[in-house]
Amino acid sequence: MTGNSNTRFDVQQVRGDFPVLAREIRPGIPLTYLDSAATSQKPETVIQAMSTYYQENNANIHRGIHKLAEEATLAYETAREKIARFINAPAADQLIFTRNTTESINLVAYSWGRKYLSAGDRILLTEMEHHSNLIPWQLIAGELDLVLDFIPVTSEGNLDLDVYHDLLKKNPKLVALTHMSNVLGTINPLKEIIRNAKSVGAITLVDGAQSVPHFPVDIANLEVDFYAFSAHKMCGPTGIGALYGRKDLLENMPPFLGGGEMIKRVELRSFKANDIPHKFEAGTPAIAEAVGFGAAVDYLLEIGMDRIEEHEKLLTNYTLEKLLDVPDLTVLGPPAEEKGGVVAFYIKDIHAHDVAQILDGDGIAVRAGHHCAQPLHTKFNLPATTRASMYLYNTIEDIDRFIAGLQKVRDIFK
Ligand code: C6P
Repeated sequence: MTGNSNTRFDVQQVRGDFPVLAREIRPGIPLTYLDSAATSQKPETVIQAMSTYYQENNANIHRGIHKLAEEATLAYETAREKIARFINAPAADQLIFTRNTTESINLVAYSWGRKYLSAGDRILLTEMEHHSNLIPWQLIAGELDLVLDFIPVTSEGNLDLDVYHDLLKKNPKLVALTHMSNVLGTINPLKEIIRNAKSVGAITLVDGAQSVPHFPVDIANLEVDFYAFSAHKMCGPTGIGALYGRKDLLENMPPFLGGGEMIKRVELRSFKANDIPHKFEAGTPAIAEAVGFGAAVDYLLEIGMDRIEEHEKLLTNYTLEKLLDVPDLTVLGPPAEEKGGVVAFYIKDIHAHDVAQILDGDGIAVRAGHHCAQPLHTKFNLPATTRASMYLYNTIEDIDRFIAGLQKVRDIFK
């Protein structure tokens, strides 16, 4: 891997870092992996970091005073520091390890929401949310009798910011939205949205599941209150994610789960909660996964997030251009300049699942369905779409195979 300069990186070299990409799906049929929005593949360095941790350092953390326990604790906390730096969080103790983006958002809904929201309060979401940033708020709204409002999505796949300004006049307590849509690929103008939310005193939460893996994210610059993301979409392992939170908010929130590690002192009928971030990390955490998460961040930094962003832009532009040649195919979302490497589409009179199945026959992995954004599909009157999503290891040849696969789909159904 070359350093973090402006020159493009060597994609073939990057591909060599990911063992699974060498696989043949069927004899003579290579893997064309275009499903990284669901989960990314893992480089050897991440797999190795986790394996080495188990082989050489495995122990429980923050408890033991023996050598292995000290090493494991250091590995876990070093990973936290790396990940906090990666998103330019002001301090590592504002970075809580969770299981994934979903759990991060649930943590805010149950801990912050239960303490600070009450009947009649409004929460402002958008129509493009993944279910993970929708159901927790539906649940808490049902429990506390809250009102949910939604920023509409325009037919081009952008948020209708005029309506947003109107909805802000209703004084929502929370504005919660995705940084990048996992269906439309839309990258929302967060800086402006957050500034406006703050002007009416709303707390802001951003779902960063599709952004942190793909372009540089600067928490300090965004001035966001909560930011959630998952390791498994950014070359890291499954089973671990993170929640960044504003310090004063985290310090004043009650624990989400109770148990070991999250306490300072316990009596039979009461306890004193630990300091952040440990207050929110009850029980033995995913230690090896934290180590893998840290290694994933090292890997991405080695290549450079701006170069990854540039590479994906190139692939997205190329894909959108080539898709124009496929008859009866409609792509959802804004034009290439305004979107990330996610391309969801439908072909007239052909079901999304049939498209995905035929592509799979040629070793091309895409996702079909509502992608956990069912209300968005309902809005566009579609039961399902097929989605190709890209990452740093994809090539122009991957896209060419994908386009050829779509032509084959058309031929079969003609
Ligand atoms: N989207 C997709 O195929 P978890 O599962 O908690 O790591 O991430 C949930 C999540 C939250 N927000 C957005 C915008 C997402 O895209 C996802 C995960 C995957 O689109 C799996 S459903």
